Amino acid sequence: ATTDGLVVLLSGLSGSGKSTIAHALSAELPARLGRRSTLLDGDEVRQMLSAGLGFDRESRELNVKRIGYVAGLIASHGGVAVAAPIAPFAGARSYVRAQAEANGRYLLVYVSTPLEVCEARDRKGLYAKARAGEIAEFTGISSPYEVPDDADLTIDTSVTAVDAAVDLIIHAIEMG
Ligand code: GGZ
Repeated sequence: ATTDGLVVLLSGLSGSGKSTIAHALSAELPARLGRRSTLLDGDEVRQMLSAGLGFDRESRELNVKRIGYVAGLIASHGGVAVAAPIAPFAGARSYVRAQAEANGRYLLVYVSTPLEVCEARDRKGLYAKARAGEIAEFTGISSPYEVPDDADLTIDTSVTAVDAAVDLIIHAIEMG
């Protein structure tokens, strides 16, 4: 129903397009489904909710669990949460799923854009720094990304445009 809580988690590498899709989705939801949403974007969350956390496995798991906890709170009051952390670890993602499903629906979107493409984009120059050893534990380079086996949708932004990605997600939400 239009009042059901919903959590959409976009997981994928840095530069995969998660944040772009999340913003576009959030912008489209009022017109397309009559729903507003709360955006929990990776780098914004790290400025406040997860301020001070690093990128070691424990910190990432805690970061993603916090996002899941907040997303669950939003869903528990019938809201829509759209979250876009890398979320590289299956264990922390399953915590997000549990929080979401306890409070509403859950949609996991794996943004599968290949490492080569993310690295070629290198919008923030982070891959170059990671290759040079200036950033430790960089996802895809020196820290793992555990590919989800429970994704509702897999979207590669090197072949699927942002608008089409948003359409796919909205269609999946409508399908229930
Ligand atoms: C991965 C890093 C790292 C390391 C800083 N590894 O592309 P961005 O810049 O804007 O998004 C990335 C963001 C990742 O934070 P998340 O909270 O999404 O990660 S996790 O879910 O794993 O907790 C990247 C930047 O932070 N960044 N150092 N070592 N990304």
